[in-house]
Amino acid sequence: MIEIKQADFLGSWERQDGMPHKGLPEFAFIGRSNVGKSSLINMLCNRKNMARISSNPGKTQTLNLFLIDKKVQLCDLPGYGYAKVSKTQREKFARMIRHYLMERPNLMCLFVLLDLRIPPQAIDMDFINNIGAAGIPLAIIGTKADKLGKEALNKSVLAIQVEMLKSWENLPPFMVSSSVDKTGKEEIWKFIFDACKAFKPVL
Ligand SMILES: Nc1nc2c(ncn2[C@@H]2O[C@H](COP(=O)(O)OP(=O)(O)OP(=O)(O)O)[C@@H](O)[C@H]2O)c(=O)[nH]1
Ligand SMILES: [Mg+2]
Repeated sequence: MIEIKQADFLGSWERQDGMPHKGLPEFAFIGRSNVGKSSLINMLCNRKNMARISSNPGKTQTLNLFLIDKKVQLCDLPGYGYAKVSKTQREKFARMIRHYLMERPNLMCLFVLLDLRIPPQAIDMDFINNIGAAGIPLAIIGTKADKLGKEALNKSVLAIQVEMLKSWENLPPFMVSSSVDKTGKEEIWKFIFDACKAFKPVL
């Protein structure tokens, strides 16, 4: 059993440049607004509201950094594709995220979250394909598994994989999570700690 003893909020940034990395590996969480990024970070860290969550999409608006047991950093990113934020604001988020993803020296893997209740969306597939093309390591996490029965869950996972196989020869790692019943906690931490083994400290 992997148990997290300490999780500290390090702060919020609008640009990658100023963010500390302390020579530690980092994992980031992205996906459409409201998919459950901040909730997943809280679930992984046994915290209720360390990463601020909201039922209104568009809650997370900055790059939020968390330090876990002094050895791994997690980054909560703003969601993409939220229609109600202004075009200027959306472009600002897109720039912030792109810059972070392209320049972050200690980023080990980007978790792209997909809501399992919703069929694969073009905006997610486009995003995933762009990330793949940019050579950024990624893994998919299907969220809100508690909302689906076993059969619906399998169907949903399959639908995502079928969609991805249209453009991917080998599928990236795929995990399923629920922040309500803690599905996926052990598997995601195991993935993170395994990936950390390949980390080469950055200056
Ligand atoms: N049933 C269920 N609800 C969830 C789960 N994860 C998140 N939610 C709910 O979904 C809503 C959005 O959660 P957030 O964690 O704020 O989502 P986010 O992706 O960080 O959203 P933004 O910061 O706005 O981009 C909240 O009402 C959560 O309670 C889950 O695993 N199961
Ligand atoms: Mg959020």
